[in-house]
Amino acid sequence: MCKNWKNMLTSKSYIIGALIIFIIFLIGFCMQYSKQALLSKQEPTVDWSRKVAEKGIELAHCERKLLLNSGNKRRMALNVLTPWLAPIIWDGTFNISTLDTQHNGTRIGLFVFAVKKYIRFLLPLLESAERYFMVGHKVTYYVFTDKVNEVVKPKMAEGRILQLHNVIADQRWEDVSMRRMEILTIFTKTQMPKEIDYLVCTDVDMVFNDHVGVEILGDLVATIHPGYFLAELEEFPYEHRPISAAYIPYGHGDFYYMAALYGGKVEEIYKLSVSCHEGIEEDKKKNIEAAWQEESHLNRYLVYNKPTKVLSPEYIWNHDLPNGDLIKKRRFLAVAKNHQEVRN
Ligand code: UD2
Repeated sequence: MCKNWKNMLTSKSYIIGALIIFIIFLIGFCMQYSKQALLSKQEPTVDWSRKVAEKGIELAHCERKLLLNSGNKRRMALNVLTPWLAPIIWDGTFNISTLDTQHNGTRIGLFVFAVKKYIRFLLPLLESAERYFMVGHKVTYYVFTDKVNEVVKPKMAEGRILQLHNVIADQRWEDVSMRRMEILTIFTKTQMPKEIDYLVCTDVDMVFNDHVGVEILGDLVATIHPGYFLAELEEFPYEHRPISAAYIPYGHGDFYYMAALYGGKVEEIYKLSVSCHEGIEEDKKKNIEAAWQEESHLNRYLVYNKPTKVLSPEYIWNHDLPNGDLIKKRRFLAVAKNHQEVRN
């Protein structure tokens, strides 16, 4: 008993000893933890404006992603890559200062027709281009008109050139519009390869409304039509009559592209214009015209010669169109016009 009591005492002091060691360890651990917590609070200050900007970009993509996941609509245009992995350019998908550095010295052409009454749209287009189009880069405006003497030259920055070329004034507006392909086949073969690296082709009844820079340059670049960017393939107004050279069978195609803005390396635009011009001529021989003139031929070409870069509807927008809430930047805007009046 006595021995047991003694043993008990010894084991009790062991327990107390162990408890004291444990408490000391616990206090040490807590002190260390709180020190670390304090230290982590003293990390360098976070650049919140950058974080907010990044979050904004994420949100823009999230909105599009949510739409992509909702319902069973195609809505492929909302992505940032095509199925053949060409980038679709949306705000926030490029770093303009890096691209500007890469394109230091790049020569860019802007090709536009301003025939008959459409001359009125030329000055606003060129003035807006001086504000927003390829700012800081070498630009040559190739203007084709039947009214060279009526052209008013805008105030232009250094390194920017205005070239005026005479062109025949076709009677029908459709022929004026299609004539552009023929003129492209000539200029992209002879003159332009010596003067520029990339060519951008636009309609004249448009104005630049926000930055449009070197992010749009690529081997072959096309713009998604803002009226069809959420549409199903079957809804695209492709030329579906097999008799036309612009024929696209049902079930074929990716996007409906707009002829008001496309571009690429000069040699690529040469190939494109030759193919479209030949198609237009073939149709003429059959006494037919594609549903949307050269835009139909352009779409056919791009179905079978995929663009290496696709521009989102930020790059062609029209104030009247639905789903504008998805378009954060409206970089290139269609000017409202009275079709009847300007075409007569
Ligand atoms: C659509 C396309 C356009 C073209 C056309 C063909 C848009 C914004 N654009 O335009 O790219 O495919 O359909 O059907 O939807 N032009 C003149 N003088 C004329 C007529 C035309 O200079 O008398 C030029 C001018 O550069 C004009 C372009 O041809 O911007 C296209 O003609 P449009 O703008 O009248 O054709 P539109 O609005 O139907």
